[in-house]
Amino acid sequence: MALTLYLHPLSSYCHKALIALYENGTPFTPQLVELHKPESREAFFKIWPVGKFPVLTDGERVIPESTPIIDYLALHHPGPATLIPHEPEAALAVRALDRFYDLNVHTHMQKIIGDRIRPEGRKDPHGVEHARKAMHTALAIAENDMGGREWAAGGGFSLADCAAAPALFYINEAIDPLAGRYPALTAYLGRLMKRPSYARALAEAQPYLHMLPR
Ligand SMILES: N[C@@H](CCC(=O)N[C@@H](CS)C(=O)NCC(=O)O)C(=O)O
Repeated sequence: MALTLYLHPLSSYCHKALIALYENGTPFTPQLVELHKPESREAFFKIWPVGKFPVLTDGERVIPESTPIIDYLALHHPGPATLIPHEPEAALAVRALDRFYDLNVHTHMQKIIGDRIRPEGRKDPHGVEHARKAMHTALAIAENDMGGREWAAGGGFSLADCAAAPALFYINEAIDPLAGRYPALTAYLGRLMKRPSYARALAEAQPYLHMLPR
């Protein structure tokens, strides 16, 4: 079946799915979703009424959420890159880190940047302060873990790196530079950005980066 990825090139969670697709050279059709355009929005909400991207479709099958998308690709469209190790303990470590980066880093990054587009009087300074503290707690843990590691889980490039890359990229780009405070994460982000799969997603995001609320 033909794969379609509903996405926006600026979306951090779409980067996560794109990295997985590009790692394996998996053929797919990108379908741009522009939520501010009623036609695009309506067409996308018909496919996934929750309205969050990325969403992958494979024929009639609809797969929302970045991690299940990567799971689905591993199961039904495998390629040379094993993003989820076959060995159960190694897979557990990768999945744990995927959750760690999504829930303890990415979520807070989204909260901080998302608050910037709220209208005056509807902002959430308390929530942003909490997110910033929690994000730095998680970054300190990641910094400690990354010392001596090339990729997040300590083995080959994996789902955990797909999760880490966009979260670290946007924190560094639009919240707090990693350099100085987090040397191991700075070096890790450098490796992620040079990785051809993420370099490609970033090149595609480039024309939209001016839209990032800073
Ligand atoms: N847990 C979801 C999160 C997806 C998500 O938050 N997507 C954002 C873009 S990065 C989105 O769709 N934002 C539009 C909105 O919430 O209206 C995943 O892993 O895919």
